[in-house]
Amino acid sequence: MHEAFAARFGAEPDGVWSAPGRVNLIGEHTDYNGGLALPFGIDRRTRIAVRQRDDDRIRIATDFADEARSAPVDASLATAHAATGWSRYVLGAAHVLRRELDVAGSGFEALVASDVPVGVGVSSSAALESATIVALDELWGLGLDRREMVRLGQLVENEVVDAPTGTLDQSAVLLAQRDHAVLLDFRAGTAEQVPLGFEAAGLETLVIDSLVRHDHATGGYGERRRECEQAAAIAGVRTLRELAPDEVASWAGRMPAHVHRRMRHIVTDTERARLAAELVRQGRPREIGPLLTEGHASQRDDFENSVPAIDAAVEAALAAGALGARMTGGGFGGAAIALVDESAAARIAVEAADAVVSAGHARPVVFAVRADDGARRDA
Ligand code: GAF
Repeated sequence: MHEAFAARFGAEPDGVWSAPGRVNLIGEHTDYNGGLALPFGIDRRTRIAVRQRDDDRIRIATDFADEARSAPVDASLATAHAATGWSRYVLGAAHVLRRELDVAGSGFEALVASDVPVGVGVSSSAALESATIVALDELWGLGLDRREMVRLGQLVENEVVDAPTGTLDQSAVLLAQRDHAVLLDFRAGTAEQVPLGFEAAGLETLVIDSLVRHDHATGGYGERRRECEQAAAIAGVRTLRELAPDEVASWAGRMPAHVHRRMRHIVTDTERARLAAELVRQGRPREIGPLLTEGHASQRDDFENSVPAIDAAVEAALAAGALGARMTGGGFGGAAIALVDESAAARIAVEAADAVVSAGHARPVVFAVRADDGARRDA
């Protein structure tokens, strides 16, 4: 990226930082409910080359669009909020760091490049805001720890992008380790690295992008979050994490049926994340397949955040021989993941895509991902 940066800004960058996208194996919408999730960082990354400036300007360019954006480093929340595209996340991260940490922070110029697909549900936004935060942490000498970075990244989503999200994505992207998933406990605030062992077991993870795009700022995400809060309030618990799986049935009929279904999804998906992590820890990663597939049924029927094209992708992957499949991420569009035997991956990818087309949907884009390291300095 050094050459592209020099061509754009006329000087070498001070460094290049990157952050991965993520897939979540299991545990969906559990983050803002104090539950568990088991994501990993993927080998698709967003890179940001940055050079500090002597003045107070921020200039942002990407290697895939011609226009560059410019703003003062002390730009207000409203300015960051009004920005569009990739610059919104970079300006947003700079704004949140300066405000929350009360630091001056010099101007800078930044070039962004990425192979994390956008709108697919693999956290392209968390990758960009996290790459920006690790870069500015170093250049501005902030000494932040990863947990603090997670909180600041979430603020960018909540305040700048207006997406009322939890901390799953930032935690995954900032804490990921190659060949590991990370078991996140959002009540305890802990993160445990779990060696995946996929390669040794001959397993591969496919991402099946439905091409149905989602937007958590305007879509059903906020509504689901409110329904979970409603369920917790009626049950008299601080978060749905306080409920054990065998308590859920007793709440049927004591709250609106759809609110009870949301509760059931959250409680059972936390249990599935716990069981999946346990199997992986025991060196039995193949056996998580059925948990993934159950997790999808729970999203489709109880959380009602799936879409027909993703249901079709999950069914098609299973019919083609996947060990398990489910929608990953916040839903209302995005992608499914399928756990497959590496030797069958290419065949399953084609057969599943064909079957989705036969079911009347757009041909999905299918790609394999490996568990990769979290946000870091690359050069
Ligand atoms: C999105 C959100 F950003 C996360 O916080 C999480 O809630 C996820 O949807 C669902 O598990 O990615």
